[in-house]
Amino acid sequence: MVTIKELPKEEYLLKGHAACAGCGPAVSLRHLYKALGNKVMMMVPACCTTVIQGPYPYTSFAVPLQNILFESAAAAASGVVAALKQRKINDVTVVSWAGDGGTVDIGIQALSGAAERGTDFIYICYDNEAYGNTGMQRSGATPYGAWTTTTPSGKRERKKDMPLIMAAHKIPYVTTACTSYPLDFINKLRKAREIRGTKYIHLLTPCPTGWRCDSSKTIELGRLAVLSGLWVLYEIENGRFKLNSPSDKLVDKTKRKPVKEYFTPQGRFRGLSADDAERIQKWIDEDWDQYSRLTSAPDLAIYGKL
Ligand SMILES: Cc1ncc(C[n+]2csc(CCOP(=O)(O)OP(=O)(O)O)c2C)c(N)n1
Ligand code: SF4
Ligand SMILES: [Mg+2]
Repeated sequence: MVTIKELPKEEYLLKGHAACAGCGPAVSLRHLYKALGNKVMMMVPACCTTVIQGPYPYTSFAVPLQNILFESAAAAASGVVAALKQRKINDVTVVSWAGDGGTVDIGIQALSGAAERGTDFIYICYDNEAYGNTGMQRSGATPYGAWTTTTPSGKRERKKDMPLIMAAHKIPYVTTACTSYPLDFINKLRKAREIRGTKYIHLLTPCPTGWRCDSSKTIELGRLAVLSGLWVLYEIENGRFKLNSPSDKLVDKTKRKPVKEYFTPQGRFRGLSADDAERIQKWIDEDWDQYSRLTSAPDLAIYGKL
């Protein structure tokens, strides 16, 4: 496990980029390069990151990066992986870095195809829970009750469980992460780099602009998402489920913070009724019954159940 002291000093996300203050995805991009260095090729579809990187011919990324159509981050990666293989280049990690809209909605077919073919790449869905680049419309990853411009009185549907959809593809590595736990993310990236085949990382990235909170709250909100048990850090490696710290200490319900503490600082949940807040708390507890069962039966490969 890498420690902060061991992280490289080099920066490949350069200063002066165009993200909003306190942008969670930008913080995680910096961590991504700390983990993988510059031997990466990035496939980025239309999303906030295409703004963060800057308009051509300027860029704030010191790595090769291909902007690709909204739905095509995984398809482009398959092509690049095939080209690198043809040229016998094997020290480059291909990474698709796509938003939640570009993953759970429009990009899901290309991603599913790449996973089924076993394309050797890391796919990262950075999830700010809305279509940020176009002004914050709801996506399939927007949580129940959240305000967006297209859900002015709060979304009425639940968040799509994308990591489990990817687990159903029986790929070797599926994991969740959060901007607020950088070492966890970095270690998972380094592990994923060593595994052959398709690796999927679903990264919760707080977004002050869309979540309607102060830009100083980014890291705190990510922590509250995890410590309330709403966002769970886990890995599914070859079908084996494992909780990661600090989620592994939250199986006991009394250790989890009330989810209200996560909602209160965020303007997007301002209209949440007491009933809705209670409903969400109940769903969290039900989901944890499932995590608890998976944790207490470590020999049970979850793919066997799918
Ligand atoms: C086919 C197509 N439809 C719509 C758009 C407009 N568009 C560009 S970025 C974007 C939102 C992306 O949302 P997400 O993937 O969640 O990334 P974020 O902006 O939140 O980082 C949309 C709708 C587009 N570029 N292409
Ligand atoms: S809208 Fe959100 S994700 Fe997009 S650049 Fe701003 S803070 Fe980052
Ligand atoms: Mg988004």
